[in-house]
Amino acid sequence: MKSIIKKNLITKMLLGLGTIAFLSGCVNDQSDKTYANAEEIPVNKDQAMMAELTSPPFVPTPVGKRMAKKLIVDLEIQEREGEMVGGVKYVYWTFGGTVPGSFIRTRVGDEIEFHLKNHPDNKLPHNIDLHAVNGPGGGAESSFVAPGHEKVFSFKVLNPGLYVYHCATAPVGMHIANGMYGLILVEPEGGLEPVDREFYIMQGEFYTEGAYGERGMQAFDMQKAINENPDYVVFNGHVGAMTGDNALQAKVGEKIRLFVGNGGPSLISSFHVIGEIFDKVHVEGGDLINHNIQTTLIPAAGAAIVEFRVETPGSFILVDHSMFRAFNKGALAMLNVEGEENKRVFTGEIHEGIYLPEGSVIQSMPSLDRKKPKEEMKALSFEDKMKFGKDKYMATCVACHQGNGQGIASAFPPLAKSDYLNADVDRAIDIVLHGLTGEITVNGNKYNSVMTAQALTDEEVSNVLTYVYNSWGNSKKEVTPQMVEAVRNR
Ligand code: HEC
Ligand SMILES: [Cu+2]
Repeated sequence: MKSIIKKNLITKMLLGLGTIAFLSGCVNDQSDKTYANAEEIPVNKDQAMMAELTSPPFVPTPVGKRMAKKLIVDLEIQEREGEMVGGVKYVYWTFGGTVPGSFIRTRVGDEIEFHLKNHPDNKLPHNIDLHAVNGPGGGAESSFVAPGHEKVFSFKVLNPGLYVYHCATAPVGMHIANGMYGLILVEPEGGLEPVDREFYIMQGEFYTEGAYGERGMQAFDMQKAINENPDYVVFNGHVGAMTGDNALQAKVGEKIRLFVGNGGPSLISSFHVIGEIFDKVHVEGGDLINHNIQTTLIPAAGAAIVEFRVETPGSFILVDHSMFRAFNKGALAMLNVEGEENKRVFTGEIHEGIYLPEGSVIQSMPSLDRKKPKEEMKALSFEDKMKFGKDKYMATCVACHQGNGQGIASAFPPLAKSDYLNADVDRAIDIVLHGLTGEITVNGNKYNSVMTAQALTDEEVSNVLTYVYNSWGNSKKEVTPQMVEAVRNR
């Protein structure tokens, strides 16, 4: 992911320069008129401007005093492999190739023409819900887009503030958990007060089949997600996105502004900078400004604008102050401040990276070694199998195949009255054990998506498939653990 970020950055910086040149040409457009209602702010539709989009931790050029405009946002959804932490691979679903997605910067009254593209190599349909939108689903319904397609919709930004956007395609939690979130800033008329440096940081948690640091490609783990028990809690998509060589940089005396978001999907963040006090916090990203804050709470799918002046040189550590997340799950970033020591403010010794060694290893107590899974209860009667199978279905399959096995059009095939399911039991067992990808036809409709392997025991697979085969008009087969074992061993 690192190289991708750099490449994006260069093109985005070039784009940024173009925007500045363009902007300085239109500053004279400024009108003195003020509007009681943001809906009334006019835009010149012939003077559309391409929005500058940036990858984290960078943000686009401030809007300054420019007038409201028609702003074209061109965002491409990419499902791509990245590295969660050394040796651990993950397939991220992204808005613009990064987690969090590209930063979008607008001002009140802008009319946004949003182009959402779903890259043809992607496997799944997606959409976008922008919390800055006043309209149904935040744009979700209008933007639902299949791989290889583009959707265009438009909205006017009315409320200044810092807003989260995210994918809202079912299962929503899973799309967010795979990285589909980002921030859109709506600056007030005249722009935010200028500062020396601005950065874009977003927390999010990841649920993987393997424990923290377990090497190789890691699949998303639905059960851990439902339990809200993530293996990784990180800033900007992976462990170490802003530490070491990637640390944020500043100079003594500078005013720093952080646009901090929390993608969740579930945890809230106790955002704190070790060794700093926030001079100003735009609480929850809105108008309310609080002063002299140590830790600010950022809800799932919420944001805050945090401002502080750095008075002394050194390494400042950004954390979710739920400390095990910071030191054992990755929620830690660094801001390196260079410059003259300021003895009036701080006289102690300065150690760079004092907290880092702890962040890079997982510490475990010998007594906390993982316990063996409990011997599971066996379903002896057919009724038990149906009961256990239904429980497993509601826990594992329901998010995609839905409560009555009806599926979701063009995303998840139906299991109810499924000709594909009923044609071949061993194939169905194989799908649950090993997952499925590639084009299939179910009841005359084509699907070309991915089902990940489900980590279930033979007993569980036999129960869940027995339940599926004996529900919703299917062929009433009973699947035994022996049948599952045979498929597993072939
Ligand atoms: C994360 C979403 C997801 C989950 C969870 C999931 N599936 Fe699937 N399933 C899919 C997708 C997507 C396909 C189609 C894959 C393709 O296009 O190649 C599929 C295909 C299938 C098929 C073959 C097609 C059909 O409709 O008959 C069966 C059978 C199936 N799943 C059973 C299950 C069972 C049983 C579970 C729970 C143990 C489960 N799936 C959990 C997404 C999921
Ligand atoms: Cu999505």
